[in-house]
Amino acid sequence: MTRKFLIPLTLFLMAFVFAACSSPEPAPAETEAVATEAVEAPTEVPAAPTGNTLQTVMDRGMLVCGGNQAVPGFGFLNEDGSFSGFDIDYCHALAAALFGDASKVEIRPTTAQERFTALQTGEIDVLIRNTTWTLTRDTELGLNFTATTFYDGQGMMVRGDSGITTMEQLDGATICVQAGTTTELNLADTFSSRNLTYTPLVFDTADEVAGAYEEGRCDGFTTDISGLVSRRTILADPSAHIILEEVMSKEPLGPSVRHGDDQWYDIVQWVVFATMQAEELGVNSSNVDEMLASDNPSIRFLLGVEGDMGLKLGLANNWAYNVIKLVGNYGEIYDRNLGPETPTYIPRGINSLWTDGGLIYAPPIR
Ligand SMILES: N[C@@H](CCC(=O)N[C@@H](CS)C(=O)NCC(=O)O)C(=O)O
Repeated sequence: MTRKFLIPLTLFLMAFVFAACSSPEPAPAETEAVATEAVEAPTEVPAAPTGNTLQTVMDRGMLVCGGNQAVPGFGFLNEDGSFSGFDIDYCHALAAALFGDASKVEIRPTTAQERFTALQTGEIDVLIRNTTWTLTRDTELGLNFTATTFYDGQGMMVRGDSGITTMEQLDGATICVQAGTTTELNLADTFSSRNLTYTPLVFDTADEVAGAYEEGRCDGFTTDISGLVSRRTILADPSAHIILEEVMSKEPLGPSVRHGDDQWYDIVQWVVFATMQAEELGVNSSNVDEMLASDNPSIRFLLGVEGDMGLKLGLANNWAYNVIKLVGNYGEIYDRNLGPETPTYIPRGINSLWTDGGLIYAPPIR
């Protein structure tokens, strides 16, 4: 069969896949005021982008990064129109590796529902937006998750004066949750496995979920713990809310790309690994110039002094030097957005380097 026929056939098959994905999940409990169906897949067949993503991005002279605008510390649209956060810094890190200029990136904010279609259709080159790596997303949605930048889990926020401290006390409660997320499904699993009932109040955006919770329309607000820490900072009185100790799920968050472009996948993946490797080697944005003279082979490979690692990726050999110099290593990116000096402080915990007992581990750059 020629390529000419393969492409329409692929699109035809994708139509079935997406049609199948769009069937709503069975309602776990009586649903009230459902704003949208609990689906992650787009309802229309997206046009498959063609070509080589690296070439497209370089020709455009700008990376288009799918981000978030509503989660302070991860992806947030500031009053001055700029974006900031941990995920946004990874968009900048990728631009630094590609162009030697961290500003050559346009952040395209996406809601939970929109994000996968934006990637599938080629509207964005990469999705870096508190997105959980799951098997279904990796297969049916045609994504490839490149690395985990933040190991998270789902949590539950309640009003401090409610007296609620355990999930069991939420039996019969109304829970605010966002559509198109892993959150909705985990919530159903957690409650049903314990024979607890609840009424979900489902909304399309984080602002709507938080607004309904703040108005007292629900007893609990559930999302990734990072999202709860983040959104609590912009509630009217953050100190009036607590996050329960219990963690409902695993939520490994990280950048994803479209299926079918291995070189682009490698670039996004190794940019993330370079930030982790740099932290492990003690290379940061302040000392990276001195480190160019290091005789440690791992540092020499990382910074492009030896080994042509950049060329192997299709980039310049100083790709990781630029990432570290212009954006920083993993620890610097973490601290800038989530460190003790920020309103969205989240202790490193399992996001510590493996050498400190955490899960942050990069394969060797050599
Ligand atoms: N990690 C989960 C949840 C991600 C998610 O979309 N979280 C919400 C709540 S914090 C969010 O970012 N909302 C922002 C928006 O839609 O504007 C997933 O990948 O499904």
